[in-house]
Amino acid sequence: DTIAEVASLRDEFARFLMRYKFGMDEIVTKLSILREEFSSTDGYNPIENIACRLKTMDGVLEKMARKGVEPSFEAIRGTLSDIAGVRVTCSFVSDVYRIVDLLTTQQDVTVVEVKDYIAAPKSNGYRSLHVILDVPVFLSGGAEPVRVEVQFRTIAMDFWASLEHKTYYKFDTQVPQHLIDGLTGAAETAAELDATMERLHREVRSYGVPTASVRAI
Ligand code: 0O2
Repeated sequence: DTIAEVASLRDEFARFLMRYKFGMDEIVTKLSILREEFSSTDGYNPIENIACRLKTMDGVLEKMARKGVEPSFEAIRGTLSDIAGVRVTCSFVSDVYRIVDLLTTQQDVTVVEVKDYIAAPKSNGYRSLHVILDVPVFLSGGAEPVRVEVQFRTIAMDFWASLEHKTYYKFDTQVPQHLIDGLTGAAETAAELDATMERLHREVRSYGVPTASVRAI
């Protein structure tokens, strides 16, 4: 009957989403390994934070509706690249590129697309580097590639993006123009801060003094 069908479909959806969780876990593990290795060998950690989130069934269906695509499992797989999302926050822009490189050159990682909104910011000022990749997940039936979106940004970019996101959430659609302009201006200020911090960081490192206070930088 219909109820049994709905229950079975929901279970199938849960199994479908579980693969994305596994893919996300694989990427988080890879990043955590890099982070731990850096901390123990270099005494300097280029990764400030690793966060992840999995889209819910409702979130997936809502995005498919927004894109106007009939939501079969095949269509979802082909249409959505951010069911599994990982966000990596680094202190400095140079660290973003270093970590992107270390992750994307790993043998089992296949890069599908790179969107470098640091090199080419969005018109509202949004900066981040997005990598869409496939990573194999080893299930009882064999290996399956799973798509994961990884967003890399600095602490300053993350600070900006979270306020910008909250602003749009608060106003629903119509955000007052002075707030839009203010946010775009703040994105430029954040980028200037990133550039200054990078320069200072390089200078501090150039002294190369392995005292306890400098080792943590
Ligand atoms: P959430 O809640 O973070 O998942 P898509 O919309 O993914 O089909 P598009 O436009 O090519 O396709 O994707 P894009 O712009 O490369 O990346 C989308 C994600 O990047 C967003 O996901 C945000 O997380 C982030 N992002 C992109 N632009 C902005 C921006 O202007 N401000 C902020 N704060 N975040 C941004 P979701 O699904 O919108 O949200």
